[in-house]
Amino acid sequence: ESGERKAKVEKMFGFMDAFLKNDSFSLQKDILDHVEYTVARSRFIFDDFEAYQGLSYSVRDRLIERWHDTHRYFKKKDPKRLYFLSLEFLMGRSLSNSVINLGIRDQYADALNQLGFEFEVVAEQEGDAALGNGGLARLCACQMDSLATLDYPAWGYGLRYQYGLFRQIILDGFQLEEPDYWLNFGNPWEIERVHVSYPVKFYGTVEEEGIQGQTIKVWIPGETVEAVAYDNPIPGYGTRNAINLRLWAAKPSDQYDMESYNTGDYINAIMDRQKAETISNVLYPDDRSYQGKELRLKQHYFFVSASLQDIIRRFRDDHNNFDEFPEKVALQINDTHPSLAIAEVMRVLVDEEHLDWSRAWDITSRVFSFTTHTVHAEALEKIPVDLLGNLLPRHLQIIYEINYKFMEELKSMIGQDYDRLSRMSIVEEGAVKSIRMANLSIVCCQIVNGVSKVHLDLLKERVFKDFYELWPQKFQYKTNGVTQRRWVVVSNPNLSSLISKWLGTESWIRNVDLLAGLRQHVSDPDLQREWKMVKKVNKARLAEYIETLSGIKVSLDAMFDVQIKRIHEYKRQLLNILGIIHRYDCIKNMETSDRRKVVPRVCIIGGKAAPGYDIAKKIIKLCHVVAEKINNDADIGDLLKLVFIPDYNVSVAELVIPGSDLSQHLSTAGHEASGTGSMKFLMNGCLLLATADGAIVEIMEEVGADNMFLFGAKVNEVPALHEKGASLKAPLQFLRVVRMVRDGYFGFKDYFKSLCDTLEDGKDFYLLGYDFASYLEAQAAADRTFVDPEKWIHMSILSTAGSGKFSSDKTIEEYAKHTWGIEPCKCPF
Ligand code: 4GP
Repeated sequence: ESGERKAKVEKMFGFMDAFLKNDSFSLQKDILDHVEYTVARSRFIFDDFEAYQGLSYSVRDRLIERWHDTHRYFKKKDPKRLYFLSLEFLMGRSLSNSVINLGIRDQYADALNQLGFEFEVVAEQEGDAALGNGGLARLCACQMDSLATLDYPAWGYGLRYQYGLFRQIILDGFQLEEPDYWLNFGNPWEIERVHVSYPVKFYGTVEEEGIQGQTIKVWIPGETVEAVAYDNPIPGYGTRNAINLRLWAAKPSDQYDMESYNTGDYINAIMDRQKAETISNVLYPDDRSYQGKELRLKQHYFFVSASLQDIIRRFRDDHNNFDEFPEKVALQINDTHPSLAIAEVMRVLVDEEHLDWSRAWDITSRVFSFTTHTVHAEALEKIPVDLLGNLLPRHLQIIYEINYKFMEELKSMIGQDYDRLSRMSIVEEGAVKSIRMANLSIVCCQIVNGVSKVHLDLLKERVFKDFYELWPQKFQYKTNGVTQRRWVVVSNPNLSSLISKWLGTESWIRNVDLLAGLRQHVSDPDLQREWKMVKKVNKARLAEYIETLSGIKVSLDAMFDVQIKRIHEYKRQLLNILGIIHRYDCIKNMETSDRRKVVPRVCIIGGKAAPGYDIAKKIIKLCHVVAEKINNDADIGDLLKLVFIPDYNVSVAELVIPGSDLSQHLSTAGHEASGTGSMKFLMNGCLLLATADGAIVEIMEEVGADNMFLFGAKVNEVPALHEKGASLKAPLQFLRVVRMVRDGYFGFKDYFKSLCDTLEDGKDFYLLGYDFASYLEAQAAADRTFVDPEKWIHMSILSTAGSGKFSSDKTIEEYAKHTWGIEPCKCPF
């Protein structure tokens, strides 16, 4: 750092904590400057979108300043740093979140106002950064917010996909996928770092060379691609710290391949080089299973190699002995996607740094930790050996070597139990010989994390049973959490103010334990009245959105009942729809006098199906045909409405969650690793109707089972139910509603046949038939409670009050202490 320059700057401008000022005049001036000089529109004539751009650039300036100060401070203190490696980050929008975390939202709103714009309208101009599929990716975004807020010296690393998760278009009730070219209109939140770039190599051969009497392996790559960094500052709340999310984009390498140019085919040579960019082009939209695609594997390695070069370069700035690496670096592997990093660190240490194998392995196994986000074996990646050997020949050798040593060690511990040895091997023999990335991660990492208590049990008892028996101490869980900054303060400002008013402080935004203080006011009629009012306003906002979207007018007196998440058979949106059909059928068959007792409902479903997931797409279509029938049945009126919200994403969730009364989490017990949607609803005071699965079990412990509507088979009952198979008989109501679909009551008889087939006796793997009766009972209990508004509000307040444990701040503190071994490093103001 140039002390001289610092002194000069301070002499010129005076000593300042913050270089940029946040008074109204400065903010307006900055916005106009950016409109004029960055966006290149006239400062006298610009529209909402251009105002959004100018505003965002001015916010970004403030982020950059904090980012610089934070990183200078980290450099000075040289703490152990966490590097969070994830192929997916679902950040959503940045503007509102940033100004709130910077503590200058109101100042900006004033400044804009004086320029003739409204903050909310301008903020709506922003698109979502959707560089991820679902729960896993959104969790990373929440965790980045917590890492910054809690002042941890952390970096996120990921890929800068040009196409994020597809946009869902609904045409005649069918899902179509439209590419999300999200960078079309620029992205003011990122900073391109042309000078931070690294070559990433692929293909080629491995040769042996003798150096000082030793034989070493040398990888002679066949292709080089350049990785260029794009930095996305992540501001903490109530702190000056801003950390970095560094995303890599692929560019053609500068290293000319003279031969191809010399062939005279200049145009084709350039076209070939340009293909390099495709590596980081597209996010894979399937969160169910790993397909052995070369491009996917290239993405993984591209990201891993660039990130590690950057991390090692930073380590080397201040250290020259790799024995210190584990004291300065913690590498978190988010699911198995980045697990090639293990082989890459070994390659660097052994082949480039010439450490002997056991020293390299000791270092490597002390830096990594791994979190798995699934209970589904098919989601654990297996890379075909042929593919890996061709793309990364040296890495395959290294993985074989790791496995060989592991197998030898294992044999000495468990003897010649070949079944177990083959189950635990990193290499899977069989029709397609493959590398099991989860096994590689478990073998290497000292800590393997699950994402809820139930998830850990399932890992121990089922998914990784053999490993658990071998190394019980490795297995831990950290219950997932969500950030209250985005999910309450940003998305539900009215509730946020109300909570602060009743707690007499805004400190809960950083110290979420304080939320429990709401309990002491739960019976206060004033709080209850204000709470109800907030919900009403949020419902009105949601109702307006629904009307604009679908033309359907919904009554604010109805219960807003919501299920929003990726469409999966195990998440059982189908159970919800069958329940709605049942409700409809009952109302139709009721005496008019009884109809008065029916609690009016607006059922809202939203979510994307993976493009190749046929059954999930049929569920979406079923939802539409059922909605068509119900919503157009004048006889039913406001008693029941069904709305499918298209293109569910983070911003839609921010609108829908605060306006919900009831939210549904219906996974068949033992299938949801954690679930984080439920936590967002809980914080917003929505009541949960749920199975005792994933983190719901812990939510029950916090808010009490009598403040929720629980149903369905328990995790430990499910295996026995599966064994019973065809002998399990579904109740009559269930058979009736399935028959209605099968017989074409809603049309599309042939199309829904395969969907109905999944519900036949013996085939109903997700136990919809078995759980149906108890599901209806839970729904009936929700109805009974809803007609007692005081009770409902009471439960709602207790839900928010009990949600503190499910803040990502808690999760991150656990990880910091028990997995990563990092300490806060707070940049002084
Ligand atoms: C999800 C899990 O399905 C969900 O239960 C969990 O809450 C979330 O990760 C975060 O841990 N998994 C995925 C995935 O999104 O792609 O495997």
